[in-house]
Formats: sequence, structure tokens, C-alpha cells
Amino acid sequence: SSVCVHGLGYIGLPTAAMLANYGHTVIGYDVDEELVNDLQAGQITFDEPGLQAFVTEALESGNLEVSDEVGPAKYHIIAVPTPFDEEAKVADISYIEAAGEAITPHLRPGDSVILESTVPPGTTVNTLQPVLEESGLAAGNDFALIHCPETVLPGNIITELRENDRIIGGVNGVSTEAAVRLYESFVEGDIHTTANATTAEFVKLIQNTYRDTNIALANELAQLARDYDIDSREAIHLANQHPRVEIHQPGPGVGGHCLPIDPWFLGQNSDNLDLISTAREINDGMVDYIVDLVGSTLGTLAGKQIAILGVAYKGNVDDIRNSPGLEIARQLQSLPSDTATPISADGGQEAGIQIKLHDPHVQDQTLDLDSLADATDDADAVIIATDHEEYTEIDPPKLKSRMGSKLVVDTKAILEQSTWEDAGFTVIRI
Ligand code: SAJ
Repeated sequence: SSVCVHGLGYIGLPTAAMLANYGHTVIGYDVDEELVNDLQAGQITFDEPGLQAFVTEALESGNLEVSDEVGPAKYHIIAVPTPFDEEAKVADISYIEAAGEAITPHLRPGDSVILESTVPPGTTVNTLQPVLEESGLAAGNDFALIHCPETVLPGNIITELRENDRIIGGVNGVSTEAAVRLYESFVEGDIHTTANATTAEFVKLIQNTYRDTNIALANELAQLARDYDIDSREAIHLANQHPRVEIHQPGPGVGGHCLPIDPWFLGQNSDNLDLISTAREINDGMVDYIVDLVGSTLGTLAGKQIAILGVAYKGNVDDIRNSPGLEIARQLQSLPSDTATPISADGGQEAGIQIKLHDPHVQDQTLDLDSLADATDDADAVIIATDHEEYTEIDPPKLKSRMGSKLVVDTKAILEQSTWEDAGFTVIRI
């Protein structure tokens, strides 16, 4: 079939390449001209295992064309962002509306429009449908309209795009069937259908909400376990031996552009977010909890130098959106000076906290990233905030020789605790 993919980001680009590599004729469209230029030159712009080769294959086959113009197509797939307004706690669906407006002039009877972007429940029928019907065609009758949420895990996108189950919810049965025909051409997982686009939107949101809420439980258990002086991870591991228990892992909080945001989308048109909003607060609160632990272990934060290892939102990716590591840095930086006791009485000056950042995956001009040696040189505490593979290979004696106080906070439990303690470190494991 002919397909036009709107938005060539984390989801749109792999999807466009996947469809092209499965023999469809694909136009990949994006409003970002720089991105279009890079992709036309064959260059992807973010780090994702296997994606560069996969996109190159699609471009070289001639099945994928990247363009700054929308073309007519049997299927339009919308994979644009839905930014979240942190203050107002609402989703910005203007990119969805703009995508709909770009499709409308090209829409013909028998075409399908599939929304993959994560959206508040009701967006497909209440927002996208009216925009598309400006064409004079009716959704469900003249053209198919469907929500088919993406569910891929950054870091494993290509595999999951093919292997994950898909949920397909058309505005009616005919719509659903039209989308099933497209997805079954490359999806190896099961395809589950509902003849209700709002249900499909809701399902996507509750999958991420389940994970976020479960992680909040783990984070609360980590705090409880510390109060009882036991290892929360051992306890969770043992609890999970039960056939009906599956508690997630605690950590420095929940990052990324999905889990910290999607739960709020559920509340866009409802006030019933009790457990869900508390879970969000618990996860966000891990940053304070960790900062307090460091402060109480060191006695004071005043004048201390703290190295944060890992500013990506999770291990082995380069994405810094809602990064717990950066949140810890911000929190340390914004501590009012009166929480820091003076280091020397004579000058009477209060000392600030010096923060150094390191990340082997992230390349971001706006961040002042140091090498591992520079970040940890003279550090009083090292906080490992991301489970990058590289951090499991840090040599304790080498690090020890560089540091002031020997405190390591292992928020993802990636270090061999006894080895580090034997090397003379105080290890706080979340
Ligand atoms: N995390 C924990 N404890 C855990 C698991 C994760 O603290 O036990 C943290 C991670 O460190 C990270 C955050 O949660 O900071 C989110 O990471 P993640 O790997 O759970 O998820 P994402 O955001 O990379 O991708 C999620 C996935 N959703 C589910 O697994 C239900 C992915 O399948 C979705 O496609 C993606 O959101 C999305 O686009 O919605």
C-alpha cells in the first residue's frame, strides 16, 4: 500500500522504515526541515540500536522517501508529539490538529487515517475527526479513522515494533479492519481490536500508568525497607516468586517522555486520579529522598562536590527528557543556602555545592558534561543515576584514589556492593 507517515521522530521514523522494508511505498513527512535534510542525506539524528542501518536499508530500497511535503496515500499514520504542559497538567494536541489539517486536502474516499501518538482519551473522535471531516468526507463511512497506539521501548524499538502485540481501535468496525490489514503486514505479535478509538487511547495510557504506579510502590517499599534496615531489592525479588506478584524496581524516580506524563493524560477530562497522582508524587519525590540521604550521610552538603553519573533518563539511551539524574542536580543546585552550614567559621562564607555531570551516551551542548575522571576527581559523593552498562565497569580502587569522601549512591543497584564496601566505600543502594 501507499503510506504517508507524519512525524519522523522516535516512533514515526522506525515505523516508516519498517513499512518500507516490508514492501510498502512510504512517504516520511516532517515539518522540521533540518531533520528532513539529515534524513534525505541518510543520517538519523538520535541514538537507537540498529535504527541507522534499518533506515538506510529502507532509503536504498527506494520504498522510503523523506519529504517536507505531505502526499496522497491510502494510509496516513500520525506519529507527532503531544507535549505536556507541566503547570496546567494538560496535553498539547495542536500537533495532532496540524497533522489532520495537512491530511485533509489529500483525503480520498477509501483512505485510512491512523493516529499513533499518545493522547488523552477522546482525542481521535473529538479533535482529529472534526478536522478531517472538513474535507466533506465522513469518518467511518467515507474514510477509516483509527487509534493504534505505539508501544515500543526506546532502546529496543525495531524488535518491539515487529514483535509487540498491537491494540487497534477504529471509530467503527470497517475502520478497525482497514488498519488491521496494514499492521498485519509486519506485526508478528497478536493484533487485538476494539471498535472504539477512545478505548484504544485509554488502554495505551493505562499500560504506562500501571508501570508508573507499580514503580511508585517499589519506591515506597525501598523507603520502608531502609527504615527496617533490610535490602528492598532482595525483598522484592523474593516477593516476586509468588505467581501473582510482580513488583517493579525502585530507583531515582521515573524519567522519559511516557511514564511521567501519560498518567496525567487520563485526568484531562476526569477528576478521578487519586492513586495515580499519588504515585506520580512518590516517584518525583525520590529525588528529594536521595538528596536527603546524601546530606545526612555526609553530615552536610555545604561545600561538597557531588558527581552525578548518568543524565540520560535510563540506561544505554541518549535521551535526557525528565531525567532523574538532572533533577537531582537541579535539586542540589537550588537548595537554599541556609540549609548548608558554613564550612569555615573565619570567612563566615557559606559554601555552595559543586555538581559535576557525566554521561557516556549523552551529547548535549546545553549540559556541562565532564569526563568520568574530571567528574569524580575530588568528589565527596558519586551518585549513579542511570544504569548505563559502562558504570558496571568502574574500578573501585581507581575511583577511590580520586575521591574525597568515599560515598557512592547506587540508585539502580548496578554495583557489586560487597566489592565496593571491601574497597572502602560507603554504598547507599536504593
Ligand atoms: N523504571 C524504574 N523501575 C522499573 C522500570 C523502570 O524506576 O522497574 C524507570 C526507568 O529507569 C525510567 C522510567 O522508569 O526512568 C521509564 O523507563 P521504562 O523503560 O519503563 O519505559 P520507557 O519510558 O522507556 O517506555 C515506556 C514503555 N511502556 C511500558 O513498558 C508499559 C514502552 O513500551 C512504551 O512504548 C513507551 O513507554 C511509550 O512510548 O509510551
